[in-house]
Amino acid sequence: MTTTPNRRFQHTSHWGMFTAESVAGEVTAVHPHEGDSDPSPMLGNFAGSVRSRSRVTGPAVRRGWLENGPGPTERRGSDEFVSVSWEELTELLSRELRRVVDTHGNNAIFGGSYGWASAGRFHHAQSQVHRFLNQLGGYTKSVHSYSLGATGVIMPHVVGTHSQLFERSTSWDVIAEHSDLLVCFGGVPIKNTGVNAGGSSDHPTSGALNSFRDRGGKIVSFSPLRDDLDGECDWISPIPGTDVAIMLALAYVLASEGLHDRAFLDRYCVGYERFEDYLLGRSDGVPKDSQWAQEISGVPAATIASLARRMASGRTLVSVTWSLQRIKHGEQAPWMGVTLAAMLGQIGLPGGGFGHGYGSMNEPGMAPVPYPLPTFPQGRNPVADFIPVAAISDLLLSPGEEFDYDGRRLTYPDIRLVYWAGGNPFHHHQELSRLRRAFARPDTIVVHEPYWTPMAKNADIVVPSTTSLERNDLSCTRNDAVLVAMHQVVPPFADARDDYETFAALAHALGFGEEFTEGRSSQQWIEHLYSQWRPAVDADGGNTPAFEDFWADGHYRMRTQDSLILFGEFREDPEENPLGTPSGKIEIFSETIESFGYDDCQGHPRWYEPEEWLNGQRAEQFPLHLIANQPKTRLHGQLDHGAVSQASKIFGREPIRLHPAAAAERGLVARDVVRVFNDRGACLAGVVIDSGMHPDVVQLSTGAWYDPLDPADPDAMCVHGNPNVLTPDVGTSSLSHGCTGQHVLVQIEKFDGDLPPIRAFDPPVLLTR
Ligand SMILES: Nc1nc2c(c(=O)[nH]1)N[C@H]1C(S)=C(S)[C@@H](COP(=O)(O)OP(=O)(O)OC[C@H]3O[C@@H](n4cnc5c(=O)[nH]c(N)nc54)[C@H](O)[C@@H]3O)O[C@H]1N2
Ligand SMILES: Nc1nc2c(c(=O)[nH]1)N[C@H]1C(S)=C(S)[C@@H](COP(=O)(O)OP(=O)(O)OC[C@H]3O[C@@H](n4cnc5c(=O)[nH]c(N)nc54)[C@H](O)[C@@H]3O)O[C@H]1N2
Ligand SMILES: [Mo]
Repeated sequence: MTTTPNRRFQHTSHWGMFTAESVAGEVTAVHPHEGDSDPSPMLGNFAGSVRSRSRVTGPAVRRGWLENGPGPTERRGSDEFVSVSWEELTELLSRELRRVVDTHGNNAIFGGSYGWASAGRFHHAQSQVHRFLNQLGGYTKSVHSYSLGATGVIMPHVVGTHSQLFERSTSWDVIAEHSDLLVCFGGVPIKNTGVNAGGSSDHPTSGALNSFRDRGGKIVSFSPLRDDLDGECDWISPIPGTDVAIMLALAYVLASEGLHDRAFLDRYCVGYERFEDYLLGRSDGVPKDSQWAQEISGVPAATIASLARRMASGRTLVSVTWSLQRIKHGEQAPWMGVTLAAMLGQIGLPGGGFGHGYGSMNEPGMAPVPYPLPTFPQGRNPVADFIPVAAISDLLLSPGEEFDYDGRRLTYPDIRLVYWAGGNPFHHHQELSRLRRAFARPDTIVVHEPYWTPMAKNADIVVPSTTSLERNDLSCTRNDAVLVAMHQVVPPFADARDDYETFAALAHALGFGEEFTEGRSSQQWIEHLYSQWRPAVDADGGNTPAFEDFWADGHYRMRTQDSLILFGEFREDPEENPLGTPSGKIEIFSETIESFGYDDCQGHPRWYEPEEWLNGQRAEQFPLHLIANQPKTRLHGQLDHGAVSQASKIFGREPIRLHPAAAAERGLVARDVVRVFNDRGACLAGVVIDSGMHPDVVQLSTGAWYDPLDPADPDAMCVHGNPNVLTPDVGTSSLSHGCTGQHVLVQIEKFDGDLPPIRAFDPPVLLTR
């Protein structure tokens, strides 16, 4: 036998650029991009993923749906599936879409389809499904993200934007050169910086923190977990959810000791006085001093007071991770973070001010490209109905009911058909027992998926998608210099099709095929997106190559806007470059928000007591605070069957970290399997013991595929370790209704029964006719 050297195919993913080797339709090895200074270990999940036993091999329809037709049912999630041909699938699905539109109207389709899908500008599942549904006449959509549900609504009121906080954040090189002190609420978790929507050619965070330290820079990390900050720092571990109280006390010290920058507050902000009345206790009789914050957070008053003075004595960046707004009252942490930075008077100065998302994703701190990116046009949605994204269960369970959102009173439409491509609500949504009851309500649930995820198993019509490895595409992202040619690594698996091909066939069956495809094949679309994008780049002096040359080369390096300082132009000239707020300034007090009259989000940042916290009543019953953060070993639920993710599991269960004291109190040792529970549900997980955490905190990442012991029972225990069987399905506040999945109180006990098998990665029973 002769061996030929494997060809390597260039590709990219949300967790970085790489080249892949393949044999017989399977990826066998993945090599990080040479230019990447700190590649993500998650690349190790790819090998063996294409022909995984969890792949959807061909179109499948739930048996009950096929036999009884569309309608509400509790059998979703436990029924068998029947294999159908592509012709039959196209016929059934186009007929059902037509029925729903004709009988109930387009707003009866929920097509929000939230989720991360895969990298690539053309085969982007959400763009594909939204273009298709728009051309069908529209759909009820969702707004904002699970990532930034609270920030997305509050920050435009406070600083006139939310996206610029990341896209035009102060760059890492500026921080490394100019900052003296980083005060990081939520740390700067390196595990998260592996990821960027659309992929990255480099991962600079670790390197930047090292250069910053080499220059003498110091870091204070507020976090329940020591490893949210790699390397040297002052680690302070408050009671989770109390950061706003700590920030208020820091502000109190600044105000009461005259360390706040009055000139900055006068020139660049509105409403400081109203806020100060609250801060000093003039309006409510409660001074928000260090002693007050100590009682709430457990952080010694002296620590807070000395930190405040330290912050005022040099160039200080206040950094708030996104996790802090993915909790009840999540609007307050970014609002208060900006307020604290404003009091220090360093917003818009090199290395000072505010940062939101350092360590949440790779993007913050990276330089943006100055021109638009190649984009597959989604068209216009004629339907006005929408929900804040994390209100999916409310939407399905409460048709016709009114709800508050950002100063408006809206109504949930009556949804008959749910269409998902590129997301996994059984990964992302909270209180899964409630989600299952919500998913029993519509007539039909359609899911495009490469894998038999729990979402696919809970659908009626399952459409087998290719993964990005099975097709060509273009990739780039706002804060990365490299446009990547994603070369197909392997042929499409089994009977899987690109989402584009599926939608093209459906559009033809429904009479708008030409409009959907514009007569282009996918390769022609990729070339078209490239040529549409070129002129702006060339006008900027870019000298882009012809498509063929770009494709053969594999990448093109774009110009970036380097060394940015967040709100630098605003600081230089606030009259010429006002913020997009009503006053043009930073709104420490917002008349707009005050005018909404919400009692859970008032006119200036405040401390509100949450329900899921260690000092509250619920903690008497459920005394451990579970942090459901992003997993180190994968992106969300993607490739949970991959080698890196699997290597972390304990007897196949997701690891849960406990402090030695919490473990000892419960007679637990490392590698025990435990039942984690509260009054919403329970899951199994495998014990890891770690002294680098708050003693009353446990940590169980999201992403283990939901695996109910009895698939017919919506309240069944998840045997695999998905924390969303425990988390509350409540919004951050009436203002934004953001996701609050990061925090939940639980109790833990040793699981002594026989270990149930993990069936999460098994396909369902699939009948053939
Ligand atoms: N408790 C708790 N819950 C959380 C969070 C938390 O902090 N705590 N964080 C939240 C956050 S920030 C987020 S962003 C969400 C993430 O939630 P999701 O984005 O929904 O999670 P993913 O697992 O990335 O889901 C993407 C799905 O797309 C599929 N896919 C990949 N490529 C393709 C394709 O080409 N076509 C199609 N049709 N499908 C494809 C993948 O197989 C995968 O199942 O989770 C949220 N949930
Ligand atoms: N490896 C990996 N990286 C990812 C993702 C992934 O799935 N895997 N997902 C990506 C996505 S979509 C997003 S939106 C971002 C999310 O970015 P984040 O939301 O910032 O990420 P998390 O890991 O959920 O939380 C960061 C840290 O905040 C800490 N924390 C939690 N609660 C508190 C608190 O009350 N106070 C303080 N001070 N700290 C607290 C936790 O210890 C946690 O490790 O991550 C991205 N990066
Ligand atoms: Mo996210």
